[in-house]
Amino acid sequence: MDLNKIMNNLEKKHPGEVEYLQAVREVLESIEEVVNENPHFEAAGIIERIVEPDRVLTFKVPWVTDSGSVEVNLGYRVQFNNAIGPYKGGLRFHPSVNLSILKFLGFEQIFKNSLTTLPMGGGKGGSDFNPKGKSDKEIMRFCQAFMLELWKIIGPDTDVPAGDIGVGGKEIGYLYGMYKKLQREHTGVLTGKGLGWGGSLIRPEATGFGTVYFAKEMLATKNESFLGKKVAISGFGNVAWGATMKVTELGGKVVTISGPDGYVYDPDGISGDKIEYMLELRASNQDIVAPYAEVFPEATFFPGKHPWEVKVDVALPCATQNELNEEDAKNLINNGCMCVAEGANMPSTPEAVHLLQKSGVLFGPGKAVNAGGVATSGLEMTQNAEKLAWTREEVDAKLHQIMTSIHEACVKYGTKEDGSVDYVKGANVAGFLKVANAMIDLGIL
Ligand code: NDP
Ligand code: 2IT
Repeated sequence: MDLNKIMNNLEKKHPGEVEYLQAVREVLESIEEVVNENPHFEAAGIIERIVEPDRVLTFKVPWVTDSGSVEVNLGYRVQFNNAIGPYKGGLRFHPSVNLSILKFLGFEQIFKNSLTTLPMGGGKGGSDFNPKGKSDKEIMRFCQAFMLELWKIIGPDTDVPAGDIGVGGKEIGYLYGMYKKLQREHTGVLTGKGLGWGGSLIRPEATGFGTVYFAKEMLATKNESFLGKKVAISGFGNVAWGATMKVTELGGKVVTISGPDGYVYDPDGISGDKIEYMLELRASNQDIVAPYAEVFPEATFFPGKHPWEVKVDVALPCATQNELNEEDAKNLINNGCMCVAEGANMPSTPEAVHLLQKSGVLFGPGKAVNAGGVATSGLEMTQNAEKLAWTREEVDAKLHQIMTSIHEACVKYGTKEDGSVDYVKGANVAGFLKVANAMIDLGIL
């Protein structure tokens, strides 16, 4: 495989799609060896086919504000690859959303979903709609207008969207309501649904819980555990919330959370009521984490800073892409951090990943670490198909088992000669092989 030639071609075809090109390069670099060992992949054009989405739907979303003015946002759904199951992946509502970001997320989703062991292909969608400061009614009208276009191309066996940044239970409700009205069917077409209308227990917690289950396995390779460990978490959304809960339960102390405005350091640990308060903070729709330090005076707010300057044992970036750079990685290393596990999608820059790995820090990439969210979406799909609801314990046990199996897959494909594990390579190779083999079986399509 000629990696440079493939990347040059992609850069020419998709100029300026920085995040997408970054994600593709990272995967291709780590699967290069396995592709070269399997000439039938090259003969079937697997790489050229896997890096391009099957199709992209772009649409406008006109909606009316409470004051009566008309707004127009852009909506997207990237259906990337359905070799092993229906397209599956979240919807992101954030002003930064563009095609490059959704293509990077959809591409990553192919390999992540493959790692879950469940039959799900890769997709992603969203809008540049900014939920910040919007009323409930405005969010509802936006979601309804968005679904008015999206419903035509999704379905429980075709494409199953879910949440991501800016899309939680409330938005899924409005989206699902509109789908149900248009399609006249009550099916598992979206995941992350409310418990009373087809949702699964543990889905809200799943990404954060899964992140910590995976990090626990990583630490165990060094005979370490979360007990007594100091942990830095970024973000204060869905993933950060679930991760904070589980770290605390396992005896660790979460000392930071962050928002676009900066980070909060709480030396007493973010536990109990403070975790509940994270939900309030998020629901306030104000996009800032600073009020935490006003409500809990033992905490300090550091405006405009990343939490990675705090001395911790474990770092769990759970906010957004490229939020942990080379400088941040240096800070973590100098402070003796032993493990970085990505709860968010691609939060570490390539330079940061390189430095962390070179310095012997355990580094778990998002597509393995945060796969618990989509895995539990897969479990929600199964429950919907069975028309049954499993208990909290059943879902949690399956999630735990899936995360352990993903860790095993990373160890199988990522163990180096010196015995250390390259989790980036392990996750990419394991995720890729299953999809590539399916694509071979299914013919050139
Ligand atoms: P939420 O919307 O619940 O929270 C996202 C958090 O990140 C918020 O605190 C948000 O603040 C913050 N954030 C967003 N953009 C930025 C930015 N540019 N700089 C700093 N902070 C920012 O989303 P989730 O918790 O669901 O998602 C977090 C990450 O986890 C994302 O990378 C997502 O793709 C990934 N993920 C999510 C899964 C899920 O099931 N929800 C599954 C797997 C991965 P604000 O919105 O106020 O800007
Ligand atoms: O990035 C992700 O894996 C998600 N946002 C969850 C996707 C899903 O379909 O549950």
